[in-house]
Amino acid sequence: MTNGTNNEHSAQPEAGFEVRIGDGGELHQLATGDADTLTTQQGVAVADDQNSLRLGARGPALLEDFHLREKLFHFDHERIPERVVHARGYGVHGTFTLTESLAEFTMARILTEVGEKTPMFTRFSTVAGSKGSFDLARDVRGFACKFYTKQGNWDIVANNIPVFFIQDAIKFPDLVHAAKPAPDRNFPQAQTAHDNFWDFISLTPESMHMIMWTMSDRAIPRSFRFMEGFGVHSFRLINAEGKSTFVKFHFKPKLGLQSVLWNEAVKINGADPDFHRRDLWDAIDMGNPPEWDFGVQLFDDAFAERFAFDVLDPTKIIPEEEVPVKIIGSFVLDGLVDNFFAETEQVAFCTQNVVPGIGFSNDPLLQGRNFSYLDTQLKRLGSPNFTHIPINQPRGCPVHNFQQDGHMAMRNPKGRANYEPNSWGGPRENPDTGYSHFPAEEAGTRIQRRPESFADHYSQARQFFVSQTPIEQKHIGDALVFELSKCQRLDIRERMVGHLRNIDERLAQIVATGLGLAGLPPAPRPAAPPVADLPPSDALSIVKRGPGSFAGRKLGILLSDGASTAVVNALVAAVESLPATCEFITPKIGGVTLDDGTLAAGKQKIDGGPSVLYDAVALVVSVQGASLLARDAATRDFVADAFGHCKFIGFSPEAVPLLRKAGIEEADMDSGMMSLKIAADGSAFVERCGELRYRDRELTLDLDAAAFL
Ligand code: HDD
Repeated sequence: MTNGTNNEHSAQPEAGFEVRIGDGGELHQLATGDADTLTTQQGVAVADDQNSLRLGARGPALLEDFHLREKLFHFDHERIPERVVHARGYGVHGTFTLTESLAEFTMARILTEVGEKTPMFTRFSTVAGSKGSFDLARDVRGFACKFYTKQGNWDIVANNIPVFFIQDAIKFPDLVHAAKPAPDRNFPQAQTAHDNFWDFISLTPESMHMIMWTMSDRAIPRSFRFMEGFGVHSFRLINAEGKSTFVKFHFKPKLGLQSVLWNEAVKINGADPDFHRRDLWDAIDMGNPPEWDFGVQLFDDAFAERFAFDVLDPTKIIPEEEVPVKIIGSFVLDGLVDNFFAETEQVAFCTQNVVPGIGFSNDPLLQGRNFSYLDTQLKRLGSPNFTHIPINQPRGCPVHNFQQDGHMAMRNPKGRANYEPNSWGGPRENPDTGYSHFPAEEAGTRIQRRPESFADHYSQARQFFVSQTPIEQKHIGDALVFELSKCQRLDIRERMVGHLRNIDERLAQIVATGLGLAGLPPAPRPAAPPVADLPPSDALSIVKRGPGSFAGRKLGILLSDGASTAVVNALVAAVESLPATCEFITPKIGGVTLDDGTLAAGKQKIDGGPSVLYDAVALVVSVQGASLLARDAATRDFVADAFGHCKFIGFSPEAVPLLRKAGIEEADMDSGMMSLKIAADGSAFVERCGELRYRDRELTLDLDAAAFL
């Protein structure tokens, strides 16, 4: 047994207790007690964990029961503060691989050493909801990535939207206060459909571009696996010669982009509030880990000068058509956490975590973020030593400095010196390998003023809107009508519609009609003349970047006794070959007996597995099964919702009574309008499910004809 104080490093210990202590977090074996014996935190084996110590079986409990005391003591203190925003999140491990070197632009080794694999940790999150809220809120999604590089930790604390509501960090507390539950009544939770949010937004014109994104389908993603990530800000890459190039970071899902409909989101939250995290867990657990391409937009000062907008303005994008996204690597997220609290809850991202060769621009939002993240970790994790927590420890490099003490210090300097310079030795600064900030020339007077170049708040909002397909434009209109209809104050609704007039007069009219406004309110005078009509950018549309197939998605197969084994087997084989997944939904969880006598066990009972949980559904039933199910309300909802949500519905001829009961007309059954007869081969149906699900229904929709009422 090694003695923990003599720093003798044991070989790999047998099964037992391993604790990381010492300066480099080396593994020291402190005890080899058997892993099956329950102990106290002090390592004392517990004889009885069922009964506290009492005087006689019915007497008073005794204070000397240190096990009782310790267990309740720890339980009483096991909660830490949730994040002040992005409280609800889900983290997984992964690996980044560089495929094209950026050595011309940066000395950051993670971006120059082709083939190098860098471990990483990503936490997806919503913004407004508390830790226990639901996944499918209409909200921005956090996409924070920590890269454990050989030169230290690099964090890209990204979102699934490339712009932000505000231009200056000083407004962040106001934005968050307005979005979260009102201070007097503490509701509504995890939503922006309320007066405070829209009051703040309608008084903050700079947020209009972001509002187009959050009212679009981007804010109700089908899955973390089908959404993009954006670093938002302009950062700097600095090469070995000290030359700086601006950069924006992009994560592009290999599965393509997909969202849900708002009506689906509402129902999914009821059926499974953990929909997104379960989807990610299952995908990785089943061996289908999601992957993203890692891209950069690179541009120089000359471009920044001629670009119609300010590259320091976080409410503006640089359209991909102006500066293409160059794919230089990819990452796969394939590692489930061992413990949610230890890893996902305790991970600490900071935008100021950069490595040599990566630097900051003067984006005022980034500058404020660089202060806030470190600050908030102290509050959340209770100590300046949060980097000693394994999930936050650098992995690819040593850590040596004279920072000492503080709560829960696990890594402390050894020897006599705890200062530098000193005569005793120890780590020294290294101008050659150390981080040097880009020596940008800056000048100016100390003022509090927004730059003129930030003043156009409508042109890119309009560009986003006109870049959407008609169905996506309709969804934006629907979302605005839904959200503003939840505002009690008429002046807030009118003020917001006034802004919409500066974005798109048709949209404003549609929303005014949807709200029942008597007329169109006046449009506020823009702070700057809008830039001439910006061209649509296909990169901004989800539908134009949809998945190319059904891969990565889920088919719900509703079964009854006597269902065709051949059709079921064909569907399962077709789905698994993509790969995608399928679940059997049965009247009883015990399952059904198929026509060849085999048992098909249910994954979901019908009312527990509504069709909103699936990307497409198949109804494989017998004549008798169909007539039984046709009487079941949950089954009728299953079919009606799938049709109403424009999902492909595969059905065997015996299922026609179910379709009729759900209100689907004969014409729809044969027109291929989402409903398709399942041939025994199954693969033709599954292949069609990979097509855009609005294809037959609403893509040709004329926005003006859209009936919101
Ligand atoms: Fe932030 C968390 C992303 C603006 C201050 N932010 C947080 C997380 C993400 C983002 C993904 C969750 C990190 C995690 O999973 O632990 N935030 C953004 C993006 C922004 C942004 C993309 C705009 C471009 N944030 C922003 C501003 C401020 C903050 C302007 C403050 C000035 N953000 C925080 C924070 C949080 C945070 C309060 C709360 C929890 C945390 O940091 O660790 O410091």
